[in-house]
Amino acid sequence: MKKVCVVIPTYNEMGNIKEIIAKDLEINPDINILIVDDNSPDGTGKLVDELIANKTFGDRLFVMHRKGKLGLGTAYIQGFKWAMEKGFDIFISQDADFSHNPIYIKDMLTEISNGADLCIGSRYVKGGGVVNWGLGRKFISKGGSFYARTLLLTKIRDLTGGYNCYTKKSLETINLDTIISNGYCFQIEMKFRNVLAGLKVCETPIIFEDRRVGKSKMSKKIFIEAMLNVIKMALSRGKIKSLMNIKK
Ligand SMILES: Nc1nc2c(ncn2[C@@H]2O[C@H](COP(=O)(O)OP(=O)(O)OP(=O)(O)O)[C@@H](O)[C@H]2O)c(=O)[nH]1
Ligand SMILES: [Mg+2]
Repeated sequence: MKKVCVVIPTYNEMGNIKEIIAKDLEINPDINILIVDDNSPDGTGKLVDELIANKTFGDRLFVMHRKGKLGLGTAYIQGFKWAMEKGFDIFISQDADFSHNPIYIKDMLTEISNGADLCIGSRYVKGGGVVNWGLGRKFISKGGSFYARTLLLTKIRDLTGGYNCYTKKSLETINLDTIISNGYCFQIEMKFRNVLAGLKVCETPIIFEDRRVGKSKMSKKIFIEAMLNVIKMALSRGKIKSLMNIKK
């Protein structure tokens, strides 16, 4: 059986972390979970250490501690690399704040068994959607996906979403060591690279819920940075292709 690792980056997720791990494993008992914590001041990392020491979730839970808040993109890259070294076959990116419902893992894994290299948990295909978001946030997300799709010339509906499932082949081909974006654009670049490399990308519908507890980190600066980065990416297709391990 293929070994699945769900990578969850955390920064101040004390109110969510134990519950999301429990829910993930209750619904998907065969998966493993890696928490990548950036020295959360609220003690999220310490709580995960305790859960591991007490074997609260048996041997299915792992943690990586980083010195400080180094960003979501690098957290995923380090987490994925760790999981690849440990011999996992399938890698899922998931937020800790219950926006990414664990019930969808099954659907993503089915798409991977059917031959996809990357399965996107998508808010913007039939059956998908967003609940509890204000009009402004909806506009930013959907508009952002549309903007990126147009500039990058791809058919992917949800380029900005963070709930995605990758095969080892996908992560090896796109070459994690050469990813340029951190922040909001990281998810877009990961998907764009799969498309450029000619890998099989599909989308499965998810209903995305706004974070249950904790503070949002979205800001105007992050948004503008992302818009500019998409232009940069669109102009560097050739360079990005040359950085990947594409098999001829
Ligand atoms: N390790 C690490 N995790 C982070 C960092 N920034 C955010 N996260 C985590 O990444 C996930 C997604 O971040 P969110 O803050 O939920 O981002 P978002 O969904 O775009 O925005 P909100 O839900 O509105 O806050 C959560 O699990 C965060 O705790 C970071 O710098 N380092
Ligand atoms: Mg969130």
